[in-house]
Formats: sequence, C-alpha cells, structure tokens
Amino acid sequence: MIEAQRAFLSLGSNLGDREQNLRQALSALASEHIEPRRVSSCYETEPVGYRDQPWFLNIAVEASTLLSPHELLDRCRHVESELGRRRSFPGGPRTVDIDILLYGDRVIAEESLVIPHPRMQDRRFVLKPLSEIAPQVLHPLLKQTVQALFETCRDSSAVRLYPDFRPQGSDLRLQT
Ligand code: PH2
Ligand code: MG
Ligand code: MG
Repeated sequence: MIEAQRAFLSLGSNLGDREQNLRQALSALASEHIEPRRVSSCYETEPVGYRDQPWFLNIAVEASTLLSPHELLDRCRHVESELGRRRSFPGGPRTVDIDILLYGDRVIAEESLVIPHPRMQDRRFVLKPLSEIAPQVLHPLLKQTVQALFETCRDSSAVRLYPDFRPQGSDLRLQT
C-alpha cells in the first residue's frame, strides 16, 4: 500500500443533465481509496477543439488517494462508463469526462497515461476552476504555479461561473 497522494482531476459534461452527471461522477469517485477533498465552483464553458457541440459544465476536484496513477485512471474510466459514456469520437460530446491533471509531483509519459495532463496549461476551462482550489500548486514540468499558468494562458474561450451547482456533501464546496 502506498502513501496517500494528492491528485487533481478535471470533470466535464456536455450531454444530458450536465449538473446531475457531475454530481453522480463525484459521488461515484468517492470510495475507500479516493477521498474528494475540495471541489471548485462550477463553470459553463465554450467547447474547445471540436466546436460544434453543446457547452460544457466543468469543475476541478482535489482528491486524496491511495491508488497508483494507473489505478486512479482505471477508476476514472470505470466511473465514466458507469455514467453511460459512449465514446463517439475524440473531443466529441460526452456525458462525463474525468481527466487526471496532476498526481502529486509525478511526471508520467506513457502511451496510456500522461501526467501532468498535456493540455492543461492551454485550457481556461481547466485552469479557471483549478486555480480556485490549487493556485499555489506547482506544475512539475513547467515549474510554474497554477495561478501563473492561468494568468498567462492564451486560450480566450468563454468560461462563466455557473452559480447554482451544489455537489452532494456541499461542505466540500469552496466557500468564496
Ligand atoms: N473537453 C474536451 C474538449 N473540449 N471543451 C470544454 N469547454 N470543456 C471540456 O471539458 C472539453 C472541451 C476533451 O476532453
Ligand atoms: Mg478531457
Ligand atoms: Mg478524458
């Protein structure tokens, strides 16, 4: 058994009941070996990449986990498929997408898993919520804080606060 690690996840949904999908993903992730610690505010975000699809809801989550990076990835994939995700095409619409952004200060570059998430620094829909819960956390490759990455990010896609989102166990929610 390994020591508990702090991981940051990005969750997104743009199909069906987006709020409910995020809430269900959060409670499905919470388990013996994954303890969500903080959840960012929720943001309604313009699709980045493939643009002809509905807007997303996105949140960032800090979790304490006893799982290895690969076990955590398996768990995320499992929750995605439990919630009915069918892969249409890469970057296309999804009921829920769960990405590992950071796992402690680990750097992993394998075919099946890349950590830190290779595009996190290019995406406002990731950095805005993440900067709320982890502004001072250092990106282990870029050696910059999340706050600095957010401030210098050149993505200009829209990211708007979606104020009504309340995860269950809303004590997790950041009080702002
Ligand atoms: N996820 C993608 C591609 N584009 N755009 C937004 N706004 N939010 C997402 O979560 C998102 C995206 C691939 O996973
Ligand atoms: Mg993704
Ligand atoms: Mg994904």
